[in-house]
Amino acid sequence: MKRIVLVTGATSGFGWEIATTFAKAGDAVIATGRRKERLEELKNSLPEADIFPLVMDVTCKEEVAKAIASLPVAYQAVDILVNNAGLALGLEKAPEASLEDWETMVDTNIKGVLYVTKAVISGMKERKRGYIFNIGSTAGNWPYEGGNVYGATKAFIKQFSLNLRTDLKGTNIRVTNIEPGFAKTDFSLVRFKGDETRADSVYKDTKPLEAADIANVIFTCANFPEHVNVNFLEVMSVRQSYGGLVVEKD
Ligand code: NDP
Ligand code: 8X3
Repeated sequence: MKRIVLVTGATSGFGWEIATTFAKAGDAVIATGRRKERLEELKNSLPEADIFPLVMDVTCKEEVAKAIASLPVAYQAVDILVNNAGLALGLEKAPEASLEDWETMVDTNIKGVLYVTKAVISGMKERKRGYIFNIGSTAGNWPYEGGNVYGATKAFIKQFSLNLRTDLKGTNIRVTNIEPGFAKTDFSLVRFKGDETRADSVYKDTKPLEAADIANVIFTCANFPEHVNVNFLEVMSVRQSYGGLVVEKD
């Protein structure tokens, strides 16, 4: 059966691949993001597919509510929401980090997820059907230097996902927090504010996850029988592992 899938941040990286994967499988995809021309590019890349581009900035509560309320009837009954839009800004330690960057990460990674979730969750509850994927991160599970607020936003998303499951008891709505490790997308280019050399160095001489890996994981979860709920799923490249704790010595 054709599903209606709303993907935030579909203009790049994970979101682009998630939208593409569901669209290629015959689902209807509402592809959202701020960059209209990238949404058009996505739609034009799959002319046979059912893709509805919807420009919205997830940090703007009114814009999100208005955009989702404006969907044509055929796209209103969202079956699957993928809360993917998000970003890291900077890698400075807390004393040196920018307060504005911290605010943007909170507004996007936390408040943006809340605004979009609130706009679709009542409909899912009425229909007693739905699946919400939140994109967390290994950064929400494991601290690292300079991860301060970015990691904290992703820890919020993990707990929000678990609490959603609790609140949605009896509704048949599934919730999964997907927790990727480092993956080659525009993530580092955004984090390092357009510094391509620094961004490229993150992925050089190793094998990061690719956006398609995460899209496949999400598509697989979405195709499990409807009684199966994956609560959270941490996924890393085999070339990434745990670093341990640090001890200061005199
Ligand atoms: P990209 O930079 O490639 O994609 C980020 C997407 O988020 C873009 O489509 C962008 O769209 C969208 N976005 C950012 N801000 C806003 C906003 N205010 N309103 C609407 N959309 C917005 O990075 P990724 O694909 O890697 O990131 C996707 C998610 O995955 C993020 O939540 C990130 O934190 C998470 N993640 C990434 C990992 C990685 O290593 N790549 C690992 C773990 C998690 P536009 O600019 O057009 O608005
Ligand atoms: C992105 C992964 O390790 O760069 O969420 O924070 S990491």
